Amino acid sequence: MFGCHLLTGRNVIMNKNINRRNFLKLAGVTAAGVVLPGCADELSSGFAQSTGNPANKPNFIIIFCDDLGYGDLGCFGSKKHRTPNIDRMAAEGMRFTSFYVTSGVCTPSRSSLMTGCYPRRVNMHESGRNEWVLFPVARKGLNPNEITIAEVLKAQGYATACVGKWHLGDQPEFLPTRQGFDYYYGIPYSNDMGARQRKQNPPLPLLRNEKVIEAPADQNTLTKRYTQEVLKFITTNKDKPFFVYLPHTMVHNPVHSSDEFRGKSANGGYGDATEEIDFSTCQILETLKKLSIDDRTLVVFTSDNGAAKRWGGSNLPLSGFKGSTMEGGMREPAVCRWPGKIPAGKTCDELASTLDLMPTLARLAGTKAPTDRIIDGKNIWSLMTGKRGAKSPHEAFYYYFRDQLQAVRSGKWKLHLPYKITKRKQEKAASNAPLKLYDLEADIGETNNIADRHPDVVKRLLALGEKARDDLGDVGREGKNQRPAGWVVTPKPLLFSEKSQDSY
Ligand SMILES: [Ca+2]
Repeated sequence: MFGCHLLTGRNVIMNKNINRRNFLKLAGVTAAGVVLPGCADELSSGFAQSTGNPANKPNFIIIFCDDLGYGDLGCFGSKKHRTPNIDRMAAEGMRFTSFYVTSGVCTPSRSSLMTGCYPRRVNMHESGRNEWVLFPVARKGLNPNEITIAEVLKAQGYATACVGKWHLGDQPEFLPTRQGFDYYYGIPYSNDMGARQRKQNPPLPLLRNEKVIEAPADQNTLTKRYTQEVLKFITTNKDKPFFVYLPHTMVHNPVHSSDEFRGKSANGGYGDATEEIDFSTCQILETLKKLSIDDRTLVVFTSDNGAAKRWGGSNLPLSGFKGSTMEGGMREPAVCRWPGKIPAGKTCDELASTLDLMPTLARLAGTKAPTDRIIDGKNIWSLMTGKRGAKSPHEAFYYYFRDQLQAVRSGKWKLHLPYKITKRKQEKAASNAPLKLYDLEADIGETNNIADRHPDVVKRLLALGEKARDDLGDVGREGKNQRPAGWVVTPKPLLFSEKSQDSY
């Protein structure tokens, strides 16, 4: 049975296969802090080792929301949003409940997904003007010398497309088309960076490849148009291996949705946009089935950082919001689906990250992540396949806020390092942060500081933090193994002109 159904009114139309009660129960268990140990059930071992024939390589789709919170999906406990299709995707695949991005904001987070490296490694932790993220007409961008996930896969014969918000540089040198993507359609930075919000900026540009085809972009139809672009790309490339990166513009504020969704959710514009993304996900999954490539396509659904404090999103049961190094800023809802390879209806609580996608996809494509430089991500295929006893490959995970190392996680322990907060652009002055230790298995909301009871753990995590400082740096301190960002001398605005009419 194919087809995606629009949700009407406020009645949830559930797919017959979904047992929502079970989902909420599962989400509730996690919310209460009871952690499912490791990843149960070994249903699939290893992956189909590529034979070198591109036709045998699996396809990859990464759906990457903008600012969608940990608690914003039905399968992660949302009672407000109707996301039956992503819930079904989770029922047919695996939820990752300790899945991290490397920053609480867009640009640094995206640099890690693309390169498998911490933002400080590739110097994308701040803009060139002492801001959190890149703004329009930026001199800085992701260094073209970095090897992106798209470049790794392209070298293996993949057709590659980026459809959505890029935010790793708006100059031609840094656009997706110069970073391994055969095709690009989307906006180059955030949807609140156009002339409507900041009059010194150019109208929000919509690009096809390197040409501005619309400005300001009509945001109401972006999710719908992104989806159409993806469906077209998948259909055109169904006989090749393909990689689709779909960084949605939503649900970043200002939220927009198409006529079919506007005003339909129980949570205002934010809920409408979330439900449209759910519908988009349905259309993508149904297209894979229709083309009979469902069982050779890995689909990953997650978000670039936590929900913001305003605008209606939820990170519950986590504390903190977008921009912070609390779990709510950097732990994301994540679902992986590949019928026949990834066991259905399972949950993995082992620590994993967007850092790991490049090494994992590289292995599945029959190659490896680059070996001529440090890559922070690891292959997490054993977690995805639910290999019995599989453990996180990360001894430690580092929470950076801009250039500052603020926390370290190892196993169930998270140490908030003591640090001095310096007032910088876009920040409020705050008192200095004390050392705090949380047991995330017992205390997912980071409420009970138990540093006094575990001096040995504190000592071990402090030492791990020092290792990161040495390697990646900290405030006022360079790391030994950082690499430069890309720079241009004279950045130019991306403008629409009659000559750039969309002739695609
Ligand atoms: Ca974001």
